[in-house]
Amino acid sequence: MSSPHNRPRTMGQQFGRRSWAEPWKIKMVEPIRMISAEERQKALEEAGYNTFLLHSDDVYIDLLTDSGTSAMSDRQWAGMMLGDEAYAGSRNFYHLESVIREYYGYRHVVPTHQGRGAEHLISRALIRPGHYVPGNMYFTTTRLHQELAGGTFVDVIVDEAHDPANLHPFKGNVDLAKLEALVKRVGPEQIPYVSLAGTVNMAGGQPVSMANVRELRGLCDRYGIRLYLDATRMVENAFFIQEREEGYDTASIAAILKEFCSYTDGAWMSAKKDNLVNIGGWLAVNDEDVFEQARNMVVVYEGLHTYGGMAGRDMEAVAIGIVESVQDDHVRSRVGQVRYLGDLLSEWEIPIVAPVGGHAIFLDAKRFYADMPQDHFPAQTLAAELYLDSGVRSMERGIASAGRDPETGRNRYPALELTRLTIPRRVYTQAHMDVIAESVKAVYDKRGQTRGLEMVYEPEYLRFFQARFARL
Ligand code: PLI
Repeated sequence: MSSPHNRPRTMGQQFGRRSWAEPWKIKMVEPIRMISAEERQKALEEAGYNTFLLHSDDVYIDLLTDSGTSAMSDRQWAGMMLGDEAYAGSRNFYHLESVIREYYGYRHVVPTHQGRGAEHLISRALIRPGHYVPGNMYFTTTRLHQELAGGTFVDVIVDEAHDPANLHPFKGNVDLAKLEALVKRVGPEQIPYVSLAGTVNMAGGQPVSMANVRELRGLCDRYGIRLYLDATRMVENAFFIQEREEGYDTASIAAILKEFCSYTDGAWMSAKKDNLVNIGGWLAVNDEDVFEQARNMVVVYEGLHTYGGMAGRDMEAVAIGIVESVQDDHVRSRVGQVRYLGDLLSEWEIPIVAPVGGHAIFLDAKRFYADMPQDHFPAQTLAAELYLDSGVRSMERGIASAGRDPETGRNRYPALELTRLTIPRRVYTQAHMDVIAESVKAVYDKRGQTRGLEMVYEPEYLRFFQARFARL
């Protein structure tokens, strides 16, 4: 197969082209290697056809997740040496707190070991049995913590989000009519908060518009409902607002981020994504009472309220990472690399979620394996095939991830059956993107001969992490 690497794909690229490039150069490298096809087959069987269970030494290009997989900068590594490992009152905590206040704008900060630690705290603080938690599509760990606290998650995202081919520019938006209908049905006192994510991971990294969050704030105010943000990839969301929303093309990413957050009462954060670190998270809130509760609970579940499960050096790396993450040239090259891969695949007419989102390409396994029933795990199958072809590791985001309805115990059948090629930040080059695209093409070309999978082991919680499969 000819490589698309150096071949001009449009007239614009051929003549007078102006490419973007990463705003960094490489100072240290980590060797990777591809094991043989026989070894890949053996490794996949031993992993029960679940890419989460592969050893990373058996992986060539690792697109499992963008979580904790970023390359840190020389400044962040230098910051690691400034770790103040005091049990209480570490100076790195106060640095982190001041940076979160400056860039996200919230008053109070509670550090946690990673995002789900913060999800646990906010869910326990606000949700009571019988509550409903509306949100713009579920995320696995977020919804589980809401359910474990006694809540029922209700999806109020716009319909376009469930259609992988719909080109709506803000497929992460909340459908305000759906939300208002829920408020009227169950009563505002049964809704502790609206759970808003920017971008929406499970929809393909799709953004929420500023207009939508502004209106959402108005609706929440009318009913006295709190609005909390999953800010995990909010910097990428800000990029799409800058690119697509009227009035924001000259605003900086930092300004857009801060305005967006100003419409919300607080946020939980997996610092392992936008914030460019390998571990960390935080909860930030404006309400005094929520802060009181979260600060008290964090000492039970995470660690003292000035470290929350992170080492001092980790908090320093997060603080520096936040500042780096909101630089316009960083975000542009990050999303630009994802888009480069998306353009290659689209050119070969491989079905992906469109528009391409901020952190990943989502292959549409329903269209990829058009004849395969959802019970045969098409997205899991596609992840397995990709690994067998080239050692590229991806992740299922379909029926296995959706899990079972806690009421009925039956499988949920999500409209989206996707395989995610998640791009770590500042880690891979354009040549890696070409290799990935060519492997997807090879798997696509032999899609007619591919058999699906059956689940042979299913753990109780978040089954996709540890489930095992066998070839049908
Ligand atoms: O993995 P954590 O616990 O640091 O964060 C949980 C989490 C919360 N919200 C969102 C939108 C996420 O994407 C998220 C984690 N995502 C992972 C691990 C991923 O691979 O997408």
